[in-house]
Amino acid sequence: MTNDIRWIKTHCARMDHGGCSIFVGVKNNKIVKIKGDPDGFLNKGYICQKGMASPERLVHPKRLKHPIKRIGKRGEGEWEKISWAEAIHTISEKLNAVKEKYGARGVAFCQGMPKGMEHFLLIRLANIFGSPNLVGYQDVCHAPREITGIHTCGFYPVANFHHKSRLVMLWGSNITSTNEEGEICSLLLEQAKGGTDLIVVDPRKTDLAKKAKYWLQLRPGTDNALALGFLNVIIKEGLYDKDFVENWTYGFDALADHVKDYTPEMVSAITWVSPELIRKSARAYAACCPAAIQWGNAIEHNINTFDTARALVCLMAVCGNLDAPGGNVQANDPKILGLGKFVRADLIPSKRKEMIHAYHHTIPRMMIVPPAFFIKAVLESFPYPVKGAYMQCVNPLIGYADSRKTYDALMKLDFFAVSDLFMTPTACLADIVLPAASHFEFNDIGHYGIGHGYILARPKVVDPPEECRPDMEILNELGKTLTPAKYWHKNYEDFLEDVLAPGGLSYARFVERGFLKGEDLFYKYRTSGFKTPTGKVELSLSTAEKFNLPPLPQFNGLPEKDDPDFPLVLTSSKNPYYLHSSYRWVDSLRKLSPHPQVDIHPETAEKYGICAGDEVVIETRAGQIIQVARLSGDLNPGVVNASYGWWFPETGAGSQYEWKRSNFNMLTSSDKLGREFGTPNLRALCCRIRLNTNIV
Ligand SMILES: Nc1nc2c(c(=O)[nH]1)N[C@H]1C(S)=C(S)[C@@H](COP(=O)(O)OP(=O)(O)OC[C@H]3O[C@@H](n4cnc5c(=O)[nH]c(N)nc54)[C@H](O)[C@@H]3O)O[C@H]1N2
Ligand SMILES: Nc1nc2c(c(=O)[nH]1)N[C@H]1C(S)=C(S)[C@@H](COP(=O)(O)OP(=O)(O)OC[C@H]3O[C@@H](n4cnc5c(=O)[nH]c(N)nc54)[C@H](O)[C@@H]3O)O[C@H]1N2
Ligand code: SF4
Ligand SMILES: [Mo]
Repeated sequence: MTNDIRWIKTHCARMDHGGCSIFVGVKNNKIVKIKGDPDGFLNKGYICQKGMASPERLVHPKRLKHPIKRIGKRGEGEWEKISWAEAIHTISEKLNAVKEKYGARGVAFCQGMPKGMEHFLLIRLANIFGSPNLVGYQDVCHAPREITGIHTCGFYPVANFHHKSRLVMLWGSNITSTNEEGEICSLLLEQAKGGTDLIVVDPRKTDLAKKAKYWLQLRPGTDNALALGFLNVIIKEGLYDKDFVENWTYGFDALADHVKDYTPEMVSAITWVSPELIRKSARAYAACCPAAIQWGNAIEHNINTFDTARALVCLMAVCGNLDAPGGNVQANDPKILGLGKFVRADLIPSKRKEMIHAYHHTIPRMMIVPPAFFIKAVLESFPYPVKGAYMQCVNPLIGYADSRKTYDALMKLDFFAVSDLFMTPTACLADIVLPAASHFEFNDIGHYGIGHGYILARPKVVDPPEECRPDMEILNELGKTLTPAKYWHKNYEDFLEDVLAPGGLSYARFVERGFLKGEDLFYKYRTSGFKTPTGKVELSLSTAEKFNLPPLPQFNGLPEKDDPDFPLVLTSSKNPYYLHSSYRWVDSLRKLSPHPQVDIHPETAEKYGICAGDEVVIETRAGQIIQVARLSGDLNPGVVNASYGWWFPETGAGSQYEWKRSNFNMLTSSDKLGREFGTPNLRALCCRIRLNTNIV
């Protein structure tokens, strides 16, 4: 009977970065229905298939429900149920033992894609414990965009979908599948319907590419050359915003001189995009002010990410789109507690000098340890030994580049604990595994600290099953045992009150309001300048010498040199039905995407004797995996697009869920990293393919 259903308004989360406002129908502590909220400020009623399937996560029979400890050898899959008290006590004891012998920095705190407030509580725990080593994916996920922005113009320039743009350029970003950072595609699609032009820079003909005025099908990994080509056209043809350039930029003449060589013809030879299309697109971007660049993960998935992001910020700047409504803006936070205070950055003043990557001379302001440097520290004790780890919301064996090395490092750690919803290839190697509560099962705040100027209420809808606990609660309890109790609350939910207190709002009132957004303020530089050493947008970096950075955005060649033995270019994209390595065990999603697929052009497939549905061996210099062929005429014949994030929960712990078989990161290596952020090449890899003839 529908009148038994209680409807609760919350926001979707943990199926991507989250953001859609939804109504959740609950009956007897069980979610029975979900629908989009037509008034949702980011989604206007939209909800995707992942969102619809999200309650299934909570009721899977194999969900972790009790803390367990390993009793056999690492990875053997022998476990014993333990109490929460024993779990917390053991983790504290083991991490403190590492601290005594190697110092607090010998313990790493590893976070996956930030899912909610748990990320910030983990940083707080690390800071209070005294370890500078919070390991995360920021090297391949937003730090290049954010930190390059800060060095160039003093802020993280995000596309402003809340005001009309005349043109939006999607550069290596596919938000109809990914809705990244809450940029829910509904707002963009509404603009497109209302006449906003789209330009899409993507090797695949995505849904948005089909709607675009211009689709630039570039060779993967050549984005920096393409962006320099845009700058060449815009500067040479005098299409830039002269007033802005004159008053608000530093180093324009040097940039103009530098990009002279990057003619559309020269850039075309590198990027495979025709000179005519480069010219037309650059002219359109310059002519349509305000225009936003929605930039995505693809520009961060190779070693040249700093130069690419630099070139794109320069493009935004010279066309007058920085901090303009409908352009790329510095979002203002609402009145909430600042990040530094929440994480107690004051307790660890030596962090910048002591964190692992400081010894690899990464760019200033990079505060999260790149996984490749963490793995190196475990395997080679450089710059110092790392022997223990606490991991939450993360599956390194699938998500980190260079899975073989990651495996060796996990096997080598003296001790590590994992908090997850489900047993994973990583968790099955741990010493202790904790059963986390998931979204809908606790009160949380979304989008804190990600730079888009709003936070979202995610109130609890149902109770967690059996012994599952929210990460925030686990960390609050662990904090009280592992570190001085005075830094922790009696009840973890008080941390939510702390975030809201500066605005005089309680969590209960926040839930009623649904979200908090900062004021819309644009062109802030006109009164206070840009927050860079020169007070201007630094097209040429005034800090280049001091920080040992190239002053101007460069193109120094392909991420990987052409290799005749591996003649195809391999890239990948996110699966619309899964979040990274998560949820292959959610049946309704698995039906929509049952196996890892590799997209191959029909001509290329024919050349290698491959038909649709065949198992294909994909090989790079780092390793080989198997995926299933899907033929696509929309790809360049020289490019192969494989799936990432795959493991097979149905195969069981005995085989460690076959984590090697189809896992994209078996093909990546951490030998060559971008200097600024420690970014590995996750895309633009040289590969070869063949039919799998070893089918059993
Ligand atoms: N080759 C390649 N590698 C990549 C990428 C790529 O495109 N290509 N993308 C990179 C990017 S951008 C990112 S952000 C990373 C993401 O990589 P990860 O963050 O490691 O991947 P996820 O699948 O998001 O999450 C890992 C685990 O979190 C668990 N989980 C979900 N919710 C909760 C919760 O509330 N609490 C706890 N304790 N656990 C939870 C899931 O069950 C899952 O096992 O991968 C990166 N790696
Ligand atoms: N469904 C789903 N949604 C997600 C996630 C997920 O795993 N699944 N992950 C979340 C996370 S943590 C993140 S960071 C965001 C990422 O969100 P996006 O940035 O949209 O991520 P991707 O799909 O990895 O890459 C975007 C596009 O880049 C294209 N591409 C591949 N190689 C290149 C290249 O060399 N150059 C250019 N210009 N384009 C290229 C791909 O074809 C793809 O269409 O998504 C978030 N949302
Ligand atoms: S787009 Fe993201 S936030 Fe919206 S329903 Fe889908 S998974 Fe949830
Ligand atoms: Mo990400």
